[in-house]
Amino acid sequence: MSDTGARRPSTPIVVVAVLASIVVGLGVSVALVAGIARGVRAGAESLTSSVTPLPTHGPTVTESMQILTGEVQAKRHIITPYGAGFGPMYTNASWSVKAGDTVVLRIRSYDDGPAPLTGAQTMFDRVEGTVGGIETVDGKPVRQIANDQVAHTFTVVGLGLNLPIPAAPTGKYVTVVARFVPQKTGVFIWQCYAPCGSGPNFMGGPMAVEAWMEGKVQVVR
Ligand SMILES: [Cu+2]
Repeated sequence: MSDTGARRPSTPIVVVAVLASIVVGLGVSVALVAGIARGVRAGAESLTSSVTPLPTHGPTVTESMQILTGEVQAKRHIITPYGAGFGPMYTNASWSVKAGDTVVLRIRSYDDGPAPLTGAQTMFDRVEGTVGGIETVDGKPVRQIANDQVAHTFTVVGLGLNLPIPAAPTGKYVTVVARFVPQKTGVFIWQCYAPCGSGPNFMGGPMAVEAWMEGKVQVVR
């Protein structure tokens, strides 16, 4: 009886504290996603508005990336500091191209698990910033991937570039190819914006580690 009486006052405080932290957490996530969304939109707008057509395109260069699941990492004996099964990993996470070159970016993904986009993140289902506004998925040109089929994104906010990567057929891979012509020089962070990681909102684990779900694109003169 006295036990119950002693516990009772603390319960609402705990409940309030938990609720408050959830609300604050949600607020932070919404602000973060909205900021990212604005950044992508701003990037896309500045890309289209500031582009003066190049008289001739530079050479065409190819960059290849792969998204390896824990299973494929183990099969290929890829040792990581995070151990097997840490999560999906982009390889060749950072690369360098020249401004004005036509970059053919080929991303082969072995990940068959979708990480559906919801809320403000759904905008990352659209292809942005590529030649013709398209990417090809196993050779088929598309402008968008259905939210519930998106497994990852390759998003360079600073270049206004967004490529949604669909889930691969189980035991196989899917190949996404897109062309883009970087006009701005600098070092641009790319990031996956599909909630494919672990922890709160699935934005932890590999999502927060460089060379897994984020890296750098350098554009030089
Ligand atoms: Cu991802």
